[in-house]
Amino acid sequence: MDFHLVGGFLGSGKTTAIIGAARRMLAQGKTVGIVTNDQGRRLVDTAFFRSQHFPTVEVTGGCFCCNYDDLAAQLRQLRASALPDAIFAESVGSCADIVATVVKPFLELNRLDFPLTSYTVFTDARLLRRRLRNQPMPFGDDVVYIFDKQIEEAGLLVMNKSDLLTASEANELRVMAQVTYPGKVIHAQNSRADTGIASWLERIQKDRSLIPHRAVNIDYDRYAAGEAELAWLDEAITVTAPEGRLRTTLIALIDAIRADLRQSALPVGHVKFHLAAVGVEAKLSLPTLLDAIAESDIPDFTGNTCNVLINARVQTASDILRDCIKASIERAMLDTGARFEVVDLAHFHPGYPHPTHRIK
Ligand SMILES: Nc1nc2c(ncn2[C@@H]2O[C@H](COP(=O)(O)OP(=O)(O)O)[C@@H](O)[C@H]2O)c(=O)[nH]1
Ligand SMILES: [Mg+2]
Repeated sequence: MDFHLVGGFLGSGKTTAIIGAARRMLAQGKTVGIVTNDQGRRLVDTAFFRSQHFPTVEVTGGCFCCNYDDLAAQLRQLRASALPDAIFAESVGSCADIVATVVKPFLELNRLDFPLTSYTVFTDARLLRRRLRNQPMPFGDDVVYIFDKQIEEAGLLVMNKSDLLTASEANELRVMAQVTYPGKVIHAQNSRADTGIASWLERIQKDRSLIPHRAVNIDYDRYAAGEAELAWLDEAITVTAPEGRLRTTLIALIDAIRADLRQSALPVGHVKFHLAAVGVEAKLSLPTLLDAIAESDIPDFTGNTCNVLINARVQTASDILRDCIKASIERAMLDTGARFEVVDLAHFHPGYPHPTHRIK
């Protein structure tokens, strides 16, 4: 069985690449299992992978590094129950130091009877371009420290969303990245395209030399400060729209959250939505740069009730984030004549990371 570990910053495209690879392998007659991971407990990504019928387990309430034994237990359970040909494990986007705390323990502690096949770090090509051109980043310095450390420890770095750069920007970025990170294998990719996924999959299935073995030097106080500056909000609501107006209401809801976050100028890791109505499920995402969601990505919904799960990771105080999202929801409901009910709400800041193992 292959075991692929996928890391990289919030919204960099990990889930998109994993679902693309999983669908591709499924079409080849393979079985694929998935492990999701987050600081919170109600994960859009888990709901999404399960809606696509992939066996999915999760490590919640902290990163893989700090929950290594749970990760190992979930992997064993997934392997025993699904008998997969491959497992993809997606680490939480604010996690760094994965080589020392996950990769090396897997390689050296020999606690599982299957080896690690690959470790890929994803980065949003537009954010990396800003960083390498010394342009202002949309986060504070300690959060950018996490972004930097993730890239520094990569063996295989995917500059994802390369389709959002012009050809000359993409070329310039490739040159800058190779100069800044000598020795890394750097791969420009569009994870929404089959060709992008096919070449990534081929690479990670064949080339184990890309697994990094060198831990980075990392200042845990800065890393912890970066994590603590990010607010986490997980909110489940039920929306009931006037007859025939469910889709319009959901579009208004997402638009209101996007507009309010833009206006607040708060740095956004990402805001993700899982929408589940009768017979239809969809995952939608507002990434760091708050690109608009294409309305064509929002399916037609029948009925007038939808369960909406929101995962928001934003650099601010968590009660400010809660109030901001609450105000957006209320306005969208008022504008569309819909009603909503809060089913579950959690908002917090991740605690200090204490990895289970750390092998230098
Ligand atoms: N244009 C473009 N968008 C992408 C690409 N990969 C991911 N996205 C979008 O980026 C957003 C965040 O992706 P997701 O996979 O959820 O990121 P994650 O948080 O790293 O798992 C989603 O809206 C995706 O559709 C890509 O290669 N090109
Ligand atoms: Mg994800």
